[in-house]
Amino acid sequence: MTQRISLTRYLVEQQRVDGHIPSQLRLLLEVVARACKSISQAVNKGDLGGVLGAASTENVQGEMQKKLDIIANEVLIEANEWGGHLAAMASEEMDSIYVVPNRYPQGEYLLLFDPLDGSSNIDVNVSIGTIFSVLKKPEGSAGVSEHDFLQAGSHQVAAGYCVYGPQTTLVLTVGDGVAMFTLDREQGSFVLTQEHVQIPADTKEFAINMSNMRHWDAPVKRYVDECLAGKEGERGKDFNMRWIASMVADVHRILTRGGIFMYPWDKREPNKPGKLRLMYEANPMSWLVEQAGGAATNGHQRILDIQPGKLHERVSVILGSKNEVERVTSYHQKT
Ligand code: AHM
Ligand code: MG
Repeated sequence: MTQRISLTRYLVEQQRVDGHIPSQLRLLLEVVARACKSISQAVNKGDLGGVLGAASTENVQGEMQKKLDIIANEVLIEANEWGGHLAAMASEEMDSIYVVPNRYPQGEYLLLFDPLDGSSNIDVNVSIGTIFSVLKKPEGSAGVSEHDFLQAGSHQVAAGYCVYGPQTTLVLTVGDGVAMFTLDREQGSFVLTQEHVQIPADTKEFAINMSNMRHWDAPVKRYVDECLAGKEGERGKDFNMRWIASMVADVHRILTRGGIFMYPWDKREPNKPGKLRLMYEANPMSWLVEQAGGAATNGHQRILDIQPGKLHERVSVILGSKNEVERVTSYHQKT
């Protein structure tokens, strides 16, 4: 029987053997994984646990919160605040940063997360997930402030997501490729199920919310029109479309079999660069995709190079199979 490698062992080897991560970061990732395990339990119980439905509160982005959004946020904070590895946390569900309380030791890392991505799918039993990004607090800064978080995605030291679907799968990068771990519910541990994940450079599958088509900019419309034209059109091949409306689930499919995902700027809210959030949605997903050989841009530049101006900044997202992302990006450059 081939030996099963647990997440713990994988991380210990990343730390001790390969020297990719310090022990504090290993601890942090283990704690995040533990929190994801408990969010997975809550998601699994659904109505039996009384966790479905709206919470009658709004988050900083003016979106109605679901009960599970709030539960997942609390689970991540409670799990992470006392370990001594973090200085502060930031979340889609909190207006400002959460500084580790004085009663606990302060670490050197900053953790950002979307506690439950794909909120519109919670109540309909479709895959949802947790997305996270880890930064280091800049050296020499006393205390911790929102400004410490405003680092380009290329500074991330770890990033990942956990998708709560037919299986619960944790996907992780610490800058040494992408590894996937499936939750073994009987053992209660994440087990390595795929390493060195690679996204094929070409694809015949695109993901975008087509109902927004009339609001798109010309380059995105051109790309999708060409996909829709299929064999008879410019591309000379038929395309397939998928849209789960959970970025975690769409990105998981792309990491598994390729494809392109787009949530572009559109004319509905012209002053917003996009719908998705840069620091805890686009950055971690872009790094995972790049680590798996794919690409991620906002149509004009590499997402990981964008210097954030504020914590909840939004961004236009085009990511996945390299050749397709480059094509859409080149269409933007021509206009
Ligand atoms: P959320 O973080 O509030 O769940 O919003 C993000 C989600 C993404 O997971 C998904 O790609 C997108 O919003 C779906 O948006 P839409 O419903 O407009 O298609
Ligand atoms: Mg989200």
